[in-house]
Amino acid sequence: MNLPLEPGSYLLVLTGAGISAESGIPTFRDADGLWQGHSLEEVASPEGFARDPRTVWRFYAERRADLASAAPNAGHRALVEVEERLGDRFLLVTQNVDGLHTAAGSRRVVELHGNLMRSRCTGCDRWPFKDSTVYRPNGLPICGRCRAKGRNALLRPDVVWFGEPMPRDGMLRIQAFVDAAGPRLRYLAVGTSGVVYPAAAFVDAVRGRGGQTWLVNAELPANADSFDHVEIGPAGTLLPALLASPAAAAAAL
Ligand code: BV8
Repeated sequence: MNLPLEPGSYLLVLTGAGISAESGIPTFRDADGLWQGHSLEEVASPEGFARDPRTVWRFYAERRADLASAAPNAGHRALVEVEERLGDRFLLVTQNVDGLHTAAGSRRVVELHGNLMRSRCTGCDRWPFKDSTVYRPNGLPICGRCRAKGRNALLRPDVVWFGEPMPRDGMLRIQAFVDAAGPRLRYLAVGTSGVVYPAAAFVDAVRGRGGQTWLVNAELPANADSFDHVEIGPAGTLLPALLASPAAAAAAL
């Protein structure tokens, strides 16, 4: 199947952990997923961090270490190519914090849940900063600026935990894109179980505006019925065909 992009149509894409699975990054809710052995609240909430920052930092340090050997895959690259074709009529929203879309060359990206390779201070207003440090097991990173002022403030990963709001500028950018697209909006969700909000509700917002919706996923997710078109299989295989340019699609027939 090819996702038809008539002249003037806009494409909004949402990705989840599934698009990075073929890059060797574990997903959250699959059998061997990241949440195995953890409860969401324990490792992805401010309450869990306040209660046991060592466990939370161990969870994120392991993921930072995994990222060192991860590279974008054909699914990421297919999204770069369609962005190059559509320009400002394309917007990629990712729930992933692995930075692989940017590493693949995507530029029109909203990182809805933050970025694993950034940290921020829990005690001062310093701007979140690049930080790929894999803090040693049981290590608790302290903000250097706070320490210099005699305060003992913990650093935390610059990601959005449960109960925390989405990045305001990111949500405004998505809203502006959907408004500009109007009825010419096409929506594609890739590699997401459709259980985390507000991202899981984007498909309903698009349908409410009369937009056509597509899903590419390894299995039927919770919100599969909300999509007009569903393709079950690996994103690394399905996305290049689904998003091929009309010429490439015709040549493949
Ligand atoms: C908020 C941190 C408000 C970063 C994450 C009751 C009903 C509705 C909503 C709620 C509710 N109770 C609470 C809520 C809100 C809550 C929520 O949605 N809870 C859920 C669990 C019910 N949401 C929030 O709290 C959000 N904030 O609402 O704030 C607010 C407003 C104003 C002021 C204050 C507060 C915050 C949500 C973000 C939470 N942070 N993680 C990190 O550690 O990464 S969530 C976590 O799940 C990740 O971010 C991840 O991205 C996200 C979604 O998971 P998926 O990406 O979908 O991954 P998953 O493993 O689940 O699925 C992968 C899929 O890929 C599978 O289907 C698999 O089949 C497929 N797949 C696998 N391999 C492939 C593949 N597909 C294709 N190809 C392959 N090769």
